[in-house]
Amino acid sequence: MKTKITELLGIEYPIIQGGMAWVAEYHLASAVSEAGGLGIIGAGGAPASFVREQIQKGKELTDKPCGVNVMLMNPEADQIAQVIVEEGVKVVTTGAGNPGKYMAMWKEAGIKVIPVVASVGLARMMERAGADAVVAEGTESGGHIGAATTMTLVPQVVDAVHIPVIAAGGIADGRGFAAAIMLGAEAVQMGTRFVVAKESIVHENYKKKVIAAKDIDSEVTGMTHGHPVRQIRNNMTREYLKLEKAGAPFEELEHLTLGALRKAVVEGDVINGTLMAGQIAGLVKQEQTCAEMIQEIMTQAEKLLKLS
Ligand code: TUI
Repeated sequence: MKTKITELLGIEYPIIQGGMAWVAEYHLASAVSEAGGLGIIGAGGAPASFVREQIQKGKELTDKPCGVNVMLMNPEADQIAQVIVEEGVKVVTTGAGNPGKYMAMWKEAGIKVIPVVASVGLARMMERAGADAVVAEGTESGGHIGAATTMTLVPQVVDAVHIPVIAAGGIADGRGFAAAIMLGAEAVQMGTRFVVAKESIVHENYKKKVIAAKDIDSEVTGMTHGHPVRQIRNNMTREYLKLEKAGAPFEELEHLTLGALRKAVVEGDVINGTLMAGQIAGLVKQEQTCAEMIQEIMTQAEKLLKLS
């Protein structure tokens, strides 16, 4: 399937993997790229040296390029932005902020820059700053989220900018893919489904929680201090929301979450860890290889879109 995004990125299928902190490491990213999509190494909160290692290891597993996601609240974001240039990364996505200050440097290096946005305003600003495309990410997504739904955000961003738009948030199968195309998107970005990929190093306990999750099993923590994070309900979210409701100071809440994503992804602590996942987790039913997922989604979508 050819779209403006497959052309822009030189990939076979218009499916991009979300740059999930801790989850999107080089095994997953290289598997997605190898399967014809675009794999993304997520820098999350990691130091720049770790990101460099991840990029180098990814190159050993596939000849196809992987992108890198810069989580802009990372205290080492400046150094990571530099590492990306030094390592010859071809595509960058960004999250949780405005990547404006890196744009000139990345564009000069010939890097395709695709900011993840949660509003029309930031999408417009990113187009003006020279972005090659944007990911319009709805509130159905896992992790750090904006307020607008995918259904409302994507067509509004499509109307507001001339660059290609990639839809994200609540997409995990061929129906979601086809719907995104109907809204005017040129590709989709998926996170939650790839969490349970066979190539994903996420702890088995975490994967089981995603697979067992139903439609209304996620909660949004951190709304009161401006950093809403969607994750699967567990002891951690219950404690957090109880404290948040009682007006606990930001520092106390932060203490509760510090290292909690690592605890879930690496140690498999599904009780007190942070199980970031989107609302579409209810549709994610089994572990499969990235290639199986992408083939299944494309076959279903092509039938719906009457392309085959
Ligand atoms: O960034 C994401 N998703 C993420 S980042 C992340 S790591 C994290 N962990 C704990 C707390 C906070 C972050 C987990 N998931 N998605 C892209 C995204 N970007 N969603 C929303 C935004 C966003 C929000 C506000 C982008 C820009 C923005 O403001 C722009 C400005 O002008 O500052």
